[in-house]
Amino acid sequence: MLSRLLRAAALGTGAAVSTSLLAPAAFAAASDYRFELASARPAGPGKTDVTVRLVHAPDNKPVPDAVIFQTRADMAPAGMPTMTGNVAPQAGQQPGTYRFQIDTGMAGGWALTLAAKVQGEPETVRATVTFNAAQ
Ligand SMILES: [Cu+2]
Repeated sequence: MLSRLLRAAALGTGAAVSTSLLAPAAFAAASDYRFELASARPAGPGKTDVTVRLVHAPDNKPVPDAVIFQTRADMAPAGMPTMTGNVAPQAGQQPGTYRFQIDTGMAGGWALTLAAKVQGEPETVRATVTFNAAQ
């Protein structure tokens, strides 16, 4: 069964298939943690400062020291999923918040997709946060 699913994942379109492959365990992790938008502020021409908060949902507590090892910003919310912007992690965040400067060369709806490792949680936490970029 596993090999059949892996083959399906290899043939399929990535994220959706591999999510179902990991469904039982990944669901527990996904429901325990969530990323939420804390702020999205203009940071000069074509740039937006985005701060997200990682929350442990059962007790609503911020989660510090997560390692965000994958980021992607694109304009999927505005119907332009192939329009991407560079994402640069920034220092100086409060515990449980994570800040990025994103090259948002176009005003409108953007999505920031994150993959993170959380201390004590074997599953990767994945989330997409949407925000609006001004120009
Ligand atoms: Cu665009």
